[in-house]
Amino acid sequence: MSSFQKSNSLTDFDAVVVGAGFSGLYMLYRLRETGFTARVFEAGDNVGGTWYWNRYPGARCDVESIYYNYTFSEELLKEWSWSAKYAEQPEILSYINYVADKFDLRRDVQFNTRVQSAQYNEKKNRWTVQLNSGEKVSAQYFITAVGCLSASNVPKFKGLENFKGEWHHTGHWPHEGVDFQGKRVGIIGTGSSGIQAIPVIAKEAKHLTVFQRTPQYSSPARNTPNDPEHLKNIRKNYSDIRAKMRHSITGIPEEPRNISVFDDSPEERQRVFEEAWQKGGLLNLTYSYNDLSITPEANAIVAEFIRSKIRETVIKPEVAEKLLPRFYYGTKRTIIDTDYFETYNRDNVSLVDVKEAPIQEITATGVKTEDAEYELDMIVFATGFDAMTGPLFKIDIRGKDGVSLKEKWAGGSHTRTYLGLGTAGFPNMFMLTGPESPSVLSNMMVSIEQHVEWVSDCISYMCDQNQAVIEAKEDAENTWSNHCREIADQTLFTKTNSWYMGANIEGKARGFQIYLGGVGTYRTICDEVAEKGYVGFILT
Ligand code: FAD
Ligand code: N01
Repeated sequence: MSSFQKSNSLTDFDAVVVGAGFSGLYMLYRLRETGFTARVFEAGDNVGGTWYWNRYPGARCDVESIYYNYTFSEELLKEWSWSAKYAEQPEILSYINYVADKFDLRRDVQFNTRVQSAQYNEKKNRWTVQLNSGEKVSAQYFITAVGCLSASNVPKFKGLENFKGEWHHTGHWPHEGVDFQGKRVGIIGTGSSGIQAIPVIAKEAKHLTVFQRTPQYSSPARNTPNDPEHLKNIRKNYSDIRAKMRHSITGIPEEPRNISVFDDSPEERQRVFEEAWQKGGLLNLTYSYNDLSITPEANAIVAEFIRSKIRETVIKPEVAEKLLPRFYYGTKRTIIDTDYFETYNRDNVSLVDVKEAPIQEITATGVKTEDAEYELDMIVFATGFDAMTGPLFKIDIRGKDGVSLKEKWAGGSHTRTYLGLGTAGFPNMFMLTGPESPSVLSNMMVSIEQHVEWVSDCISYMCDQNQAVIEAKEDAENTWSNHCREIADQTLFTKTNSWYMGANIEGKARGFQIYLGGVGTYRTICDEVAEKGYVGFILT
């Protein structure tokens, strides 16, 4: 290629990539295509990331599968057919494996290997990466593809070690599956994972007790098998669809209707919401009006519509009452389900409100709350993740002068990045779907491809320009971080205690860490930065 010094020893690479999910694998592909040596380290024993770990019953994507896939290869787009509107976890995992085979990616991935630390050596301009195997490798570029939702959170319940039954976290599900037949199962958590798992487990278990702390909004997914004709049309028009995805708000080729909820009469609103409810899917309700996530009064109207649906669906009024969410709709991850509220009409399902009577401890035989004891054979923790900074902080990442990322970001309360891609003091480190990028508030496939392509173009540019070091400027990152917060503060997102705010982890600093300006706007900003010679970064 150019004058760039290539690394070719077995332990020295141009780039080390952490994680072999969708982002790490595509990063590897692009680095190879552009002529760089790379090694991927993955804690699991195979590819897939999220879809490798989250094998709980009912797990599936909630972005339509035709949009939740790689778009970089025309050949791949032609070869793969999704069976349903929302693909289930096994099918998504098969897809990732298919991609890994097709592009022969596994030969550069070291599995069963956790990256423990990464330290930047200023004199050598190399990152030294320490692995849990005891090995050390070095690389000019350190690229994290660790995922935003890969650090499972099992809350520190007193007495869990005494529990005599089986317990599992949804994000760390046994590969051999779990047998619920004849068992009294308890599930803690009613977020996206809990709401997907509950209807499926209820069909198998002898009895299912749901421990709910915060009732959630959820609307029907209305999943259906994909019609081959529909897929044919999609394939024919994919370049237009891809362009729309890339320039949209969320990475899904749909836009909100440009109308306020107050521009319609109550009857018309009801009709619009009802149509969206019947249609199902992730954005139909949210996109019904343009002010639902901005003004409390608008939000209250859609929230009440969903509460009315819950009252309508759940037969026992006292159970329905406990299931009614009261926070701003859409400020926790929007959820779509298959028969979630209907499941509470089953005789073998009971609901326990643990906000009213919190869990005191896990005993040898079950869960003890402040007012009762529940005998269980199995506990499922659908308790989420230490999101965004969690997987990054699990690695001891140290930049210039030995400063750790955790120290720099004050444990997460003071996250500072430039474009969510880099951070000052950490030269030649890139974060894929890092904090302060659109990441988890987008169709992540679009965000992943955009980041990977931006990073590989940047590395190629550096190589062509004979530049060895790239580092975010402090003023550029301050401007970016403030901009992210300003946008978030104009919405209702920051008014709710959610994992987006770090509120789900005991002792975690609070702060909203996602860029909300939309993936299209974000792409334009990143492209302009690159076109102007990576303005806001120092290149030497
Ligand atoms: P991940 O898939 O999380 O992969 C990261 C990998 O890095 C993991 O395999 C992990 O083992 C590895 N790793 C982390 N730290 C280390 C370390 N120190 N050393 C070695 N390896 C390490 N997004 C959507 O857009 N649409 C959806 O419908 C959707 N559904 C989801 C459903 C579930 C159940 C979950 C949990 C998330 C979902 N997401 C969804 C978000 C999903 O995480 C992303 O879409 C995407 O799969 C992320 O890919 P990734 O490669 O960036 O990260
Ligand atoms: O995790 P969550 P998740 N005692 O944090 C409860 C993606 N995803 O795994 O709300 C009692 O949302 C907690 O209660 P509360 C998606 O981005 C996508 O479900 O904090 N309860 C909550 O009910 C999603 O947002 C899909 O009061 C406790 C639940 O556990 C993200 O992953 C599917 C508790 C955790 O919900 C995380 O979803 C699955 C305690 N000590 C996941 N601690 C798709 O379909 C926590 N809880 C796309």
